[in-house]
Amino acid sequence: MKQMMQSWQHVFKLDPDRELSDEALQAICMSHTDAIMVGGSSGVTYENTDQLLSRVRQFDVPCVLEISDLEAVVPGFDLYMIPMVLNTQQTNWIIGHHVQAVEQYGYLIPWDKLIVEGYIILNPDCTAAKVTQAVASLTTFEAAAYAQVADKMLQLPIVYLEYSGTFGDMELVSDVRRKLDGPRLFYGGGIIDADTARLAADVCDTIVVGNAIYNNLEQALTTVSAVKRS
Ligand code: 1GP
Repeated sequence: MKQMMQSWQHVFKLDPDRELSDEALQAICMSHTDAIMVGGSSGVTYENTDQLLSRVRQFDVPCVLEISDLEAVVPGFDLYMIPMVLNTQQTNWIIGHHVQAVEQYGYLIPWDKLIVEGYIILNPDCTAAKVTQAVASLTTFEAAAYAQVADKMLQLPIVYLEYSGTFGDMELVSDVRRKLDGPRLFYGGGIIDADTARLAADVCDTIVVGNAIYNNLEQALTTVSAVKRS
């Protein structure tokens, strides 16, 4: 099950707290994206997550939950992505919430469906940076050091460079990738069209497209064919 993400080149991230028409959802789910990730940094509840999962389940596309709130963990997803925010100043986002989750859900946890993401938040203005109190203004050297901790010390399967809301520094992303051996490198932030999708896909393994879905769906859809290789 966990292996499925090793082939992902493109992921659409849907926010349960934002409106999306049935037509838009259908276009997203039938776009040939590799997966739908459900997640957001605020306003995510059990109800809106459950509702979005049911809607996505009408289509034949993997659907994964990126957990940001323990109250919004809904059963039935294909995989559960667990962010471990490496550059946070709050230990809760590295291990505290995770321990709480094990205490709270115990034997209900489907361990074979859990994937830990080594998150490095690089846009100080994004909600995730504020919520987690991330030290987000990192140099390339510092970001690469975090990534190597994720790889060589923690042996995490994913490093996720999160620029949510803004297009990031592709040189930094490229330098980080060169330092990684094990993890798959996810990049998210400011991908709005085919050009930005290609630029990001050139320097990472998996691109994540979020806001563009809600701002300009037509352009967002062009990001899929821009990066999918035969
Ligand atoms: C957000 O990384 C994703 O968690 C995608 O970023 O919303 O800027 O596309 P955008």
